[in-house]
Amino acid sequence: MAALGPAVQAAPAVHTVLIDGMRFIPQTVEVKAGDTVVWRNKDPFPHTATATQSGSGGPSSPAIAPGASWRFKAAKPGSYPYLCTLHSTMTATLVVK
Ligand SMILES: [Cu+2]
Repeated sequence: MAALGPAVQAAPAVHTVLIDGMRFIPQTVEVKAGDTVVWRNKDPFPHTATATQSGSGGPSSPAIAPGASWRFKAAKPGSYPYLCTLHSTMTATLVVK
């Protein structure tokens, strides 16, 4: 017979960040460790979601084609500023609690 854990954890959630008009929307997305973040590219050209500090545990996507999306499982708590390596003025932040 399985013992119940000391606390009931919320099920992992999925959060969507839109890439539209050369912007990440929302600018800051806050998630819990274990959640998934999906970047969805609505622009007619590719973008990336790339942590400014490589190896930090933040996102590091390939080029996300127009109309495509990329999923990232947020495993490690922290604050991860990220940008689009193809358009370095596009910046945003992922916060993992
Ligand atoms: Cu871009």
